[in-house]
Amino acid sequence: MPPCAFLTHRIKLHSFPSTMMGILLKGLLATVMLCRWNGIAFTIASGRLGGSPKRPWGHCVNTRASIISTVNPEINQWHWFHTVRGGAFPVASSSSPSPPAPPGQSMFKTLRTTPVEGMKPGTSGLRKKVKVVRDGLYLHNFVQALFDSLPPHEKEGATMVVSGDGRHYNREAIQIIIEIAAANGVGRLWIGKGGIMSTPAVSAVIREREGGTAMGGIILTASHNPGGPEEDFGIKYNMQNGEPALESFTDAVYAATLSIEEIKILANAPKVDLDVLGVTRVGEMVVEVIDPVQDYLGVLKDAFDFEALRKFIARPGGFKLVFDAMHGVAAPYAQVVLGKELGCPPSTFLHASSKEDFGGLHPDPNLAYASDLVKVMGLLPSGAPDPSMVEDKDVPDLGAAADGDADRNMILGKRFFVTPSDSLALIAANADAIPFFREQGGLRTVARSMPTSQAVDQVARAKGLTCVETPTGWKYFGNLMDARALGSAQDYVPILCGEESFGTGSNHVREKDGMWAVLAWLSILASHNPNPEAPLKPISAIVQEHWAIYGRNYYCRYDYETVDSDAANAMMAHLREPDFKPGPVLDGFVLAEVDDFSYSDPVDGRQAVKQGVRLLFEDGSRAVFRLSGTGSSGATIRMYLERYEADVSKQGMTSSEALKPLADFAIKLAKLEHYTGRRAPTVIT
Ligand code: VG1
Ligand code: CO
Repeated sequence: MPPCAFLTHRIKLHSFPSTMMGILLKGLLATVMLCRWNGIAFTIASGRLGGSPKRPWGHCVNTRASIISTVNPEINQWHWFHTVRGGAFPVASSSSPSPPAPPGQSMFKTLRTTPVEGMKPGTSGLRKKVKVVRDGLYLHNFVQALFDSLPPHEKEGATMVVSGDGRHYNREAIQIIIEIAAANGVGRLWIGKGGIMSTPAVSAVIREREGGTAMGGIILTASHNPGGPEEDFGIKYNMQNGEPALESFTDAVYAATLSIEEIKILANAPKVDLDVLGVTRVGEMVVEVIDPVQDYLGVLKDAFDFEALRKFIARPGGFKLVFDAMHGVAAPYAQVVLGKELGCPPSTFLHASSKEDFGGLHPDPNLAYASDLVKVMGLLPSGAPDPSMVEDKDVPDLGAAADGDADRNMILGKRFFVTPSDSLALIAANADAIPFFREQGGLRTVARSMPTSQAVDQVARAKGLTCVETPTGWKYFGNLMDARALGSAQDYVPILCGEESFGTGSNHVREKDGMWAVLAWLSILASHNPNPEAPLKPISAIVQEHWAIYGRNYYCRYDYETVDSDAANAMMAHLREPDFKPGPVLDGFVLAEVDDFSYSDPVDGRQAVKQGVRLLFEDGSRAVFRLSGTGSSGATIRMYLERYEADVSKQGMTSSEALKPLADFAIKLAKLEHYTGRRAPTVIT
């Protein structure tokens, strides 16, 4: 097995019992299905596996690329290839402009290209301004590098998913990817109708559709970053278990972008109508435009009791939900899941149409950017109740918002903000309200990213759950979810995972999942309100009861956006070599330890270092500094603050009151103003 197969491979747990067996059986199954479904003969193209000294993953480059680059060095050569599935080979070539293809043969051309700097994927894929991505061969380079880094069995004749969050340039990018995929021998593409699919839905389609046939998926999203011609575009890859690609793979893609010389692209490809469900043949590849919701809905229906939720929503005692899709890809999912399936009325939906520019919104579901919802829920941007709102009865009982690609969620009660860290802890404490956990014998593990508050740790301690602290980014949870299949003696599932950045989910898919969180909270509300006639016990009461049992972890995050990169790096360097020492320090704080978080994966031992500088105080308070890996320009400094309060009489402050002294002190220690010139954060969440 070539090393890159190892890098990208994860098995779908429900499909096959062991990794090696999984590869063989899946490859065979996919092959047989494709042949049957096309009714055509199957021929395997001859291949050569050999390394290239320039590109560490050169042995993953398929045969055709090798032949073409040596035989046809000129620009824009055209090639014909026989119509065989599972691979193709050039039978003739000539210089551009393109001649017509001989009958029965398709054509691809190679575009000579040069490497472009800066294509290193960050926390969750590559994110750049639309203008950058659409310039010249930028997107082509990245996509070809991605195909070059995949082992042959994960692309040639394989089924892949391609879809995005519908942001500006989504459709054009999909057409380009179709043409490159066809020329790289991909057998079939599944594309969501309209070119859209939410991030958790892509994960579900990879894992579930046709029993988990797809070998991976390209997701076109910059997630919570704004969209539009002047804003961001993004591209990421998910592996065959539906999980975001591991760093080892994205590093290989990055290396390939630095040595790329040519792009293979289908000539004269038909334009696929993304708005009509159905099948289009593109060269030898088949493009199926599919319903983007159906497979994902099936996964949710397995995880939750839809009948009980429907009844709860219609309870005679009253209940009102507002869901803010922020004009992102969550819109069609909310309409189907909450509207059609659970019976929520049209008044439930806010910003409920998908738009290429998110209607000018910054599609990040937090107190600052989901301002319309925050107002409807009777809150100020600080998260405190809005004193000007006197009538409580019109305020909805549950407010939720999703980000651009619908993997994040914000949960609000009536005049009450639930921090994502508290949301995670509450779901853990109430896990038996969710059939997915209950029916598997109860929640086994909780996992949180390092900067996420330790509220969930308190629940884990009390309930005897395994608790894992990972670096930032959902990709670190995948190994825990698939631990047994990867040979670990320890089983971590069912698992609940969360990040302070409004991300929550479980092992029902391999991405965080905004709609899952909404259904989790509906389930919690239903379990706390068994009598349908009684007035509703509100979210605020449920959370306060939780704090009384487990204590409250005051928590907030300061973001300093578009800081000069050198300045941000200098500040981090200072924190890594601080001029202050642990011990009693100013303002009543006693600094116990300063460290730079590193992680050793409990399943495969992989290491992640320099994941954030932590100032750990003697009373358990923390201040964490790290640089964002999802921006498209400049640097964003994130400062995370946390303080634990067990005393119920002191749990009623706002987070900003409770954390202000710690914030001021951490800013002083980091010399943030000195390095960046910033006196105030861009956003506090
Ligand atoms: C941010 C969040 C992180 C999240 C990532 C992707 O990363 O902090 O928790 O996993 O975004 O979320 P960073 O490196 O900017 O801090 V999404 O919904 O934008 O894909
Ligand atoms: Co997102």
